[in-house]
Amino acid sequence: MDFPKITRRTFLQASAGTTAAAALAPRMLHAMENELGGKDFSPVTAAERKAIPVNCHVCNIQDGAIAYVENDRVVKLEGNPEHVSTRGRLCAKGNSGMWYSYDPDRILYPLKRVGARGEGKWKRITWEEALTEVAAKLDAALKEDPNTIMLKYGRNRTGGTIDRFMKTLGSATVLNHTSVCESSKKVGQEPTWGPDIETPDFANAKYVLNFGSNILEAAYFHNPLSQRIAEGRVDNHMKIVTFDVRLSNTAGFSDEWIPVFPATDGAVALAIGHVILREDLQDSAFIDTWTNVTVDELKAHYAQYTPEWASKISGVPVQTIERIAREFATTKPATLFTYRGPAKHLYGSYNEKACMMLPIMTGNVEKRGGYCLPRGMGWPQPNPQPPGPKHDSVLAHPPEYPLASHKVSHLVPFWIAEGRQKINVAFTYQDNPVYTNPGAQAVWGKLYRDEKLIPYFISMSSHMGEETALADIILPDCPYLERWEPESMPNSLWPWLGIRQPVHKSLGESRENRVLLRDIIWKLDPDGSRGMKQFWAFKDGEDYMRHHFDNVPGLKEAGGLDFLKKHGVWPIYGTLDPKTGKVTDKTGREIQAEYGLYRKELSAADMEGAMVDAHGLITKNGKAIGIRRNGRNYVGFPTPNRVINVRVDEWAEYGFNPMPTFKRIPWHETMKDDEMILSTFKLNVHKQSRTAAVKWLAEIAHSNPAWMNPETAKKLGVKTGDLVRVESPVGYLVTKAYVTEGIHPQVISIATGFGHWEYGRLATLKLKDRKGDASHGEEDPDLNNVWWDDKGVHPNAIIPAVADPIGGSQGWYDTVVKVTKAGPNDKYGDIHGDWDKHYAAYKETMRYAYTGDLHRKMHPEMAAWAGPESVKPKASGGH
Ligand SMILES: Nc1nc2c(c(=O)[nH]1)N[C@H]1C(S)=C(S)[C@@H](COP(=O)(O)OP(=O)(O)OC[C@H]3O[C@@H](n4cnc5c(=O)[nH]c(N)nc54)[C@H](O)[C@@H]3O)O[C@H]1N2
Ligand SMILES: Nc1nc2c(c(=O)[nH]1)N[C@H]1C(S)=C(S)[C@@H](COP(=O)(O)OP(=O)(O)OC[C@H]3O[C@@H](n4cnc5c(=O)[nH]c(N)nc54)[C@H](O)[C@@H]3O)O[C@H]1N2
Ligand code: SF4
Ligand SMILES: [Mo]
Repeated sequence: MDFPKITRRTFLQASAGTTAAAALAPRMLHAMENELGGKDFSPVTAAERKAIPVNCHVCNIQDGAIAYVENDRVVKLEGNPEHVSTRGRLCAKGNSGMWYSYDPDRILYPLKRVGARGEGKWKRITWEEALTEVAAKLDAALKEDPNTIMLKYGRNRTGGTIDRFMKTLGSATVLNHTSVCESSKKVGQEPTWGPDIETPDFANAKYVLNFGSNILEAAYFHNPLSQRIAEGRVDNHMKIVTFDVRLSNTAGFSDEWIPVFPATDGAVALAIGHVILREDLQDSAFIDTWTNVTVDELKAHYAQYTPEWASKISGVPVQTIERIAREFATTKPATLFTYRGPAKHLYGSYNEKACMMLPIMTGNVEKRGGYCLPRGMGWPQPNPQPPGPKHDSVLAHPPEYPLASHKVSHLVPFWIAEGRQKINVAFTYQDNPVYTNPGAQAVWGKLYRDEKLIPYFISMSSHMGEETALADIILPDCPYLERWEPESMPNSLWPWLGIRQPVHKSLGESRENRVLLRDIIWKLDPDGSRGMKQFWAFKDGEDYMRHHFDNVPGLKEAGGLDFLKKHGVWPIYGTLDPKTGKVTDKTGREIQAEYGLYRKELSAADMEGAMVDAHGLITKNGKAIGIRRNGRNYVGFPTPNRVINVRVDEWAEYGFNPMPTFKRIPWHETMKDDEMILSTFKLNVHKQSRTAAVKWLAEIAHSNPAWMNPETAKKLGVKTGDLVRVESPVGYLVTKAYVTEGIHPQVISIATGFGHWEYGRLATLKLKDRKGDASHGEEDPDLNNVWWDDKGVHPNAIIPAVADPIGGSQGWYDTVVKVTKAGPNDKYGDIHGDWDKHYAAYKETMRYAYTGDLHRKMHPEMAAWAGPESVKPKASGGH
């Protein structure tokens, strides 16, 4: 792929902002369908196309979409103009979503492996045969121990069905993908203010600090937030400062790009806080009223984090830190956004916490243009509900990581290999760790190939991803345009409920997941005597949705599920004005969000029978319901003590610093001159492992040369297009160089999403490899038109497992590598990853867990810490 050439650009400044902003101005984006209020017509017959609203699921932002259908075929996808967050627009990936349905290599029938695991030989079987076999395996496993049944999911938007399935079986061995995603961001935030994410009010902000989020290309809420950030930039003359190791399109769109040294955002954020407090620019009333520390305590604590200290670590000049601190504290309203840049490191939770302190200490929380709490909506689960499992699972809640409330699933292969827990049956659902996790093929690939460790492996996938290729049996799920799912995402300042509904008949014999899981349970408990069937008493996906939506107050009166089937989203806040791109009320004025959620006052009825303690905490029937401040009763923040916990006492229980702090990555401190940090990033038109087979997107971007700075390239004697060898402690790869000033000189960065060895013919570029077993979709003549022969090189095999001892996150951006010009025996695409070396890296990272020997070394300030009496696993969530 060709990246745009950057001509003259000084290293510390980015000036592309103004033009980029103009190109993005929402008022210039007119979709014809929006002008017509969501209608569309066939250009051939002029007949109106069927317009069916859904929520997009190409990525996890769940934008509101409309599928335009002719003769049961989706001909176009556009944004739903009634959707308050999406406002009638989808990104390129969302526009291409029908290629999940029409991928010619999609799996359409249940398949059983013949031949060795991973050999690629399959036999088509009937659903009856498939369900009978799966039920028999589950039955045997249940007799031994329900926890020997493992289910690992990636993107799970079933709205509770997967949990219901595992609870019905009585197994706690449920794993997710959150530790390779953003878990340390979540764990950095949750104990501090309650939720696991913020909603920045970009449209109304005057100043934005962006730490490591690629809002315009990836990031959570990428489509809704890019619209708002363009509005703030153009209409509100907001200033944006982006910290990133590389010049992402978001950094290019910003007023300033600060190329920070990897993993040091926390130090910069602490130093910005130091200047704010030193110069008395903080919001003292907010700190004293709404947090669990005083201004004096904060000042005393921050005194150590000088700009000089942070500058040495991060490479950001002292004057820059001081100037940004003053600008941020004195420009109101201001907001901050982070995503995976600061979080995906050994001490990612500390980084996130240090960043979120800036809007807190300046009182920008829950204000118009500020840093707001997320707004979401829930739905009830069908009754009766299965009880939870009897015993916890050591794989789901490892005792070494008691604070990692979103699990540490990327370490599980090592734990299974060590015999921590026996597995009889493993399910995979929308998850591809064999490609997406550290070690990739060399770690999860090795585990899933091992029939002793994983005796029976079931994939519930629609596509032949790298993990599904290793399965014993495939139960084909429906892609998102063929299934029912409840939805809600806090992706703008207005809460909403939405659905996915089938927009065309499902192809082949694929079955949507909730029906597929029901059928497994019905097979296991045909007459209900095992007590399982009662939890799965629904006719089909639509019937299941009625249980969720027909009794939600407000929605019920509007028509419940029938309203959602027609509109795709509820509530509808106003009408999209296609000229401005904004949602307006009946008078034509833009709708306004509600702010100050924590300041909502409790009613007299709420206070009846309530008690108030010495700290002002208001409890009723043993539950905290609010906080009394200055004689008034507020709901406060959704934390147990209803205020913002700048000091997180629970962290101290395990020997971590409860106050905002920073820890350097020890192996970064000892880097040699010829070593660099390997970083990765996401590209705007691709989504993780799952879009490489989407032909429109693959044509736009199909390979991923390694970004490196001209200074670095010169030292190595390398120019764009030359082969380089990138060697880490666990393996090496050979790829092409892309030389650009838009990257920190000590960083080499490789995009993810390329270099597949499975996922069908287009992703692997094995175009003639059609398996003639009639188990796939209809042939696509465009496969004869593929003009590129470079599929890219996937970096994950050479990235070792790292786990944040607090948040459990994989340290994707921490790997020290040696980069050299490729030698005569190196070939493009060579990849070597080694289990033994990955295993050694896993052992090393566990030494940082609170139970490990390096933990105390990293926390000398906690010298007096005696350690908890016993290891206490905590409850967990997922996403
Ligand atoms: N197009 C597209 N959109 C997506 C996705 C996708 O695959 N493709 N995936 C979705 C998902 S699941 C997620 S979790 C989000 C992720 O959204 P983001 O977190 O916004 O995206 P990433 O590319 O993971 O990382 C963001 C940036 O962090 C930078 N970075 C790396 N190390 C550091 C560091 O130490 N400090 C700083 N400041 N920056 C650093 C990278 O160069 C990158 O530009 O995106 C979602 N949206
Ligand atoms: N180096 C590096 N690696 C990364 C990241 C990084 O920044 N750097 N980012 C990470 C992030 S943020 C995340 S969230 C993870 C994501 O990691 P995963 O959740 O493992 O990956 P996905 O690519 O989202 O999809 C997984 C699988 O879902 C299946 N699938 C696709 N559509 C459907 C469907 O409709 N139904 C069913 N049942 N299955 C389907 C496909 O087989 C696909 O392979 O990757 C991580 N990997
Ligand atoms: S950002 Fe794009 S792919 Fe993701 S939900 Fe929105 S439209 Fe779909
Ligand atoms: Mo993610």
